[in-house]
Amino acid sequence: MNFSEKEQDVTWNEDIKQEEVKITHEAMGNETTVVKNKYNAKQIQVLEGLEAVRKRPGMYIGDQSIHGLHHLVSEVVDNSIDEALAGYCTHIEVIIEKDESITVVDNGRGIPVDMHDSGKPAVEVVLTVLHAGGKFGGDGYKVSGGLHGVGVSVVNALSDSMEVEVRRSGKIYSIAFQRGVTVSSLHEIGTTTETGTTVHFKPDATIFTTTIFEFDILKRRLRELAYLNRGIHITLIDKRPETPVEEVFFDEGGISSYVRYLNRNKDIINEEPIYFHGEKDATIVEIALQYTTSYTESIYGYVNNIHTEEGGTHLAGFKSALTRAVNDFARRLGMLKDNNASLSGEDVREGVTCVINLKVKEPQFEGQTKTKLGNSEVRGIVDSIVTEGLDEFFEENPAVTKKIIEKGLTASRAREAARRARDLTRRKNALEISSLPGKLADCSVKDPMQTEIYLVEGDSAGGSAKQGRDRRFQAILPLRGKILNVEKARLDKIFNNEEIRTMITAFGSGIGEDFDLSKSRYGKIIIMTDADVDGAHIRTLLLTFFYRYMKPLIENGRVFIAQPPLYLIKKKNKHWYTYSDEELTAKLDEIGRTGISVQRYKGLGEMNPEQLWETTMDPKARTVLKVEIEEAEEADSIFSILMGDKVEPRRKFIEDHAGLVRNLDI
Ligand code: 0RA
Repeated sequence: MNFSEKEQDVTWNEDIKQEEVKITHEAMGNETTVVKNKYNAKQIQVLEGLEAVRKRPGMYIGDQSIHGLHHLVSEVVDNSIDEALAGYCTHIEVIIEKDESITVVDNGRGIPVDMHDSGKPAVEVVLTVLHAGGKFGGDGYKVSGGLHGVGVSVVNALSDSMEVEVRRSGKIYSIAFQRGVTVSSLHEIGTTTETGTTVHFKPDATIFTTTIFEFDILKRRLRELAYLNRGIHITLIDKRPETPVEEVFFDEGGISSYVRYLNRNKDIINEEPIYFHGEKDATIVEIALQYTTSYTESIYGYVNNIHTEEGGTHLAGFKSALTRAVNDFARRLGMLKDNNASLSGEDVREGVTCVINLKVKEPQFEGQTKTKLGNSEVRGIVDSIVTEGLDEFFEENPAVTKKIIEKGLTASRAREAARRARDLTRRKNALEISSLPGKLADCSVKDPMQTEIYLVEGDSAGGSAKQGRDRRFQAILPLRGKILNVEKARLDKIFNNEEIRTMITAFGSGIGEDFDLSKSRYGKIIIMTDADVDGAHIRTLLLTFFYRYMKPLIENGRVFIAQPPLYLIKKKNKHWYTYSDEELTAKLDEIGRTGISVQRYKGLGEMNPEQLWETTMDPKARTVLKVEIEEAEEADSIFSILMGDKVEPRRKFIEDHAGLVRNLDI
């Protein structure tokens, strides 16, 4: 499963405040809005130059972890993509070198080398002055610019060493830096008939928590860029293995191919993705969508190659146009009668996969992670382009159109049934004295930031957990039997599932569109299942449910997986627990193999309440894994593979991941 599971390091009581601080780089005359943790505006000095970048790397590249590290590569590649969008570059090559340095080669115009007013060559200014890149643009506006839009000078500042080679006007030039400081000024090193730029850099190990590159992270990003910028050839080469690994990303289909790729494991309704594009007031819009038989909507928005995870005006424009267009045609075709209520937005989006790709001249990014598009004019632009595109498609493709409307009508009927089921649960709650489920053993503390709920497999382990817990802040909810596979069910069925209803009531935070994290009664949700095939299955079912219907729980790091021990070792009056086979061997090597007994736990039920507390529930002693989503697209596809209708991708996934998912029974 593609969750990155990390040892938890969250202190709920520590209230980390985020606030927006505007820093003005006065000398440059431009303004950057950043999100800063814990500091307030007064404490931030206005720093200029690359020293500022080294002092506060997080402000420029997000963070100093593995994400920030890979962001460096994106930042350099974005500049090459800009050259491609301006019409001058067709090939980009990214090389992970043996020593964990990176080389990015492009065949663009090459960074200008002529003298700048400052007496330095332009290329040196671009690489040593913050935000200088755009100043040399001339024609062809800069559209990518990366999530933090900071330019290559930031990469230079955060690199131990950087060498840049420029091929331009028949000559090859070279310049070198260390930690952003020029150590070898621009000089000619040869002649060439080609043009382009090569940037070679080695990230500074004193800045980043890791300097090891992950092939898959770069691969995902480069594949995405190749789909979003049709026509560009991007090659990724990993020179670290004995035999280098190479992947080429190029697809003439652009975002239509991207949608096909996203749906590769789903059953399709319209074979050919619907595609349309348009441009207004220098905003370029292209959209591809394809309906699947699944019940989930997957809408991916991009603005200037940035994935707008928090949505924004472009998505709003798309959604309203889609809802209107589908309803219009449903009425025109007589599939909705005058006295029928219109289909809702949710109804018409059921099963849709869509990529919305925009190039916006002056994007305003808002929200917690600066991935929400704020430009209000964009809503109308997207709305009119979608309306026009869909009207034309529906007009020309009546058979597919009817299938899409049919899907919306079925979704609408299911939603109506779900509403009745939900009303029923609500009414029931109102009548009961205590609305909390009977089998929930609640905790006494009410402050959700201090509380946690254990979802425990089976009544017997549930019983031990109830006795073993610290009842002040730990609640226990035993889950009997298997959870419904929500990947294969609509809301109405989901609401009628006993185990799921119980969880919804216990958590108190609602479900789907109504989900409200602030109403959650618990700070942590901890899944505690047996370390066997059934346990793994229940865990996957629960995660599927959370991912599809309570996603903010996962996004906010509220879901954890308990780690019960596998072995109990006894020697004289001492005992040890070990959590893996490796750990068992290591312990036995340490304490010797004579006069000992080893018990292998087959399930949680074999532990008495004290043991369960000591090994798995006591916050001072336990390990719990935090469930994190690395990539929405990846998670989405894994859940459809594991839990969806298609058998073949599932069989293949299990074959490919046999070693990793040996515990998974599907
Ligand atoms: C400034 C101005 C121009 C191009 C570039 C920078 C540029 C930067 C990078 C970084 C990697 N590859 C790059 N390719 C180009 C415009 C050049 C012109 O007007 O000729």
